[in-house]
Amino acid sequence: MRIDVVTIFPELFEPHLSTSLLGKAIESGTLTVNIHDLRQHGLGKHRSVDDSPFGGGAGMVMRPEPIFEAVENLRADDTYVILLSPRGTLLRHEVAARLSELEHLILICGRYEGVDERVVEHLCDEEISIGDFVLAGGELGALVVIEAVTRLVPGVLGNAGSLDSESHVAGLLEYPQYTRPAEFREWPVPEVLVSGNHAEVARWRRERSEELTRSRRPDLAG
Ligand code: JCZ
Repeated sequence: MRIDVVTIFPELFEPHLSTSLLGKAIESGTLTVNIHDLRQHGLGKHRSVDDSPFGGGAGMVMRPEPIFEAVENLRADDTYVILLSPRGTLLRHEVAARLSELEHLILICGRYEGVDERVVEHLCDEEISIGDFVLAGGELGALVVIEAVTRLVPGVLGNAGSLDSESHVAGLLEYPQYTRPAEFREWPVPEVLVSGNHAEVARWRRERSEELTRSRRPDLAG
């Protein structure tokens, strides 16, 4: 999979992408992530990428020309163009799984009051939101999309088995996990987990998952 990001804050991406699982997938060639500075396509001496909104109002809007130029230089026939936006498709496991099947993503990160609507209408395939809250720009959303999507791409996760127990995470919350010591400050690990009875452990975990899902996230499929 290849991912291109278009942003006026490229420096926000490097530390995250060079770390851990993502960094290893990028090194191994399974994944290619390129960050592009929108300012390179900015207008005039000051490389301007924004202007005041037609019709008046507070703040600035991202102009279409730099974004069209950046994306048109990067896109091919199999490219899927995504704009991070609070009004987009809510990112859920199913959305991440669908995007993980694609060969080439371009993620456009807006700032200010957002981007000119002609970008949405004539350049983007889909708008994605990472949650019902408002961020200052698309960059953190793009990082969330990159992490959620790429860990589903075969060869990106170091531990291939980790995804199996996750096939149901979209519909069920995870059970509580414990590690050593078996007793910490008078708080023991649940007896069943140290019993060695694998059938009882499996049952306990299933029951805890179902109870947590029922009480906290009854909206999930289960
Ligand atoms: C550009 N403000 C892009 C996305 N889920 C979510 N919340 N907030 C955003 C977002 C906010 C933005 C821009 C300016 C995305």
